[in-house]
Amino acid sequence: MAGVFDIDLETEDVSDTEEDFYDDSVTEPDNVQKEEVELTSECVNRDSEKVGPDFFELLTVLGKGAYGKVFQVRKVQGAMSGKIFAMKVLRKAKIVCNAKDTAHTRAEREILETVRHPFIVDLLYAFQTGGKLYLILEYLSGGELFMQLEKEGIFMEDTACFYLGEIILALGHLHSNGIIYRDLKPENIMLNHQGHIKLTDFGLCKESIHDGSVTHTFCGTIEYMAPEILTRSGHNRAVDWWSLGALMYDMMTGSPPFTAENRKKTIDKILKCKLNLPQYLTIDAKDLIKKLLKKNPTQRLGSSKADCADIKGHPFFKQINWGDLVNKRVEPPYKPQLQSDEDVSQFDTRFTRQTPVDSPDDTSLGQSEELTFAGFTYVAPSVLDSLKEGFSFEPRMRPVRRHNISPRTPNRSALFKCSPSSC
Ligand code: FS9
Repeated sequence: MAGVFDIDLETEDVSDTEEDFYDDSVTEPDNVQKEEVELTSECVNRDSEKVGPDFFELLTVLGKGAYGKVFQVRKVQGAMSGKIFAMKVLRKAKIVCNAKDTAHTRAEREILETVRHPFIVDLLYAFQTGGKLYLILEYLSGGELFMQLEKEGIFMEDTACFYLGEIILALGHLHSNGIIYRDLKPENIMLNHQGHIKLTDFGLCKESIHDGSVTHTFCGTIEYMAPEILTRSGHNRAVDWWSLGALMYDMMTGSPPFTAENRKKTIDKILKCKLNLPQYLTIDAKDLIKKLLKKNPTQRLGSSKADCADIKGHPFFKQINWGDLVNKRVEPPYKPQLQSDEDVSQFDTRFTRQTPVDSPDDTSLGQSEELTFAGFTYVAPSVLDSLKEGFSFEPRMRPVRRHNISPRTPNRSALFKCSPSSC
């Protein structure tokens, strides 16, 4: 499932580290006169271009599923002409069939507008045609963190510490906005061109599996899901800290903490199996994993009002300067090897080899379905700033694309497994 999230309306005040991150390239002189302007979608969109599918040239397919596709595109008109983006295209007719999917789609667009964070993907534009919804997102050329993890097998503790630190800051920020990510796993964590973390996919399942059976009501990987999600016994933001623990275990041992040959057995293990920690982990790593993988969410580290602050203060992160980390002043452990802005070598060739086509779909839906997506259109304030400055990226000649030659290496399998005796 791709980043299914909840907007947790009951979330209490969770303090955020918002003042920690800032764009230090912008400084304002003291004598500048300021005018207060209320930001509404009307005034935000007023002076901007009316962007549509024609503004984007399709370059490559990055992902595909039952609801739509994700393309790498180049903007070919107006502001930021020549710049590369990711374009998510969703079929309205597919989405409106299911009330939950409709809610998730609307929420993704709203979350991406609300949330600005260095480690969360940026939304630049949102628009729609009769049959489709479009999100224009920053292009993340580093690909999935999963790819890097597959390549390395396991991460050194310093490497894991860096990635986990950036993820904690992103999750803490979501929580402080009342949002639970709910589906943290290596496939949903992307890297930008510098190798920094970006959480993406706040929307639908990549596949649509709605057969109603208990084990298949969750689509995609379940290995990182908290017990209380799997039992549907009510959950809160502590589910994200469980997933962080499962991810940490995976990064350091080569597989998630509870795995089995099928989904039912995996769920059984997540619910009942005792955690088995390999000896080679440091005391601090073992202690943090144990505290994050508490089956009872009220006992889990991060479940208190302090949220991520409790995790940030754990000795495992003692060498992290959180201010430097949030301001991207810490060098990422791996810098993606990229030839150009449009390099797709970090993506799966199963997708990138496909011919990119966005089939025309101007199906007109019924009036009530049409209303479902009213107010979807959006232009980011950063785009308007660039318009004011007359900013434009010159289109470049497109170099010959290099495809990723090697498939994912299977060297992470069963490096360390939960022994039957511990269950
Ligand atoms: N830059 C590069 N890659 C991004 N990806 C994140 C999403 C990935 C994906 O395949 N998503 C996906 C979505 C659907 C849906 F139906 F919802 F449209 C179906 C199938 C797959 C692809 C890689 C990315 N995201 C933001 N910037 C990015």
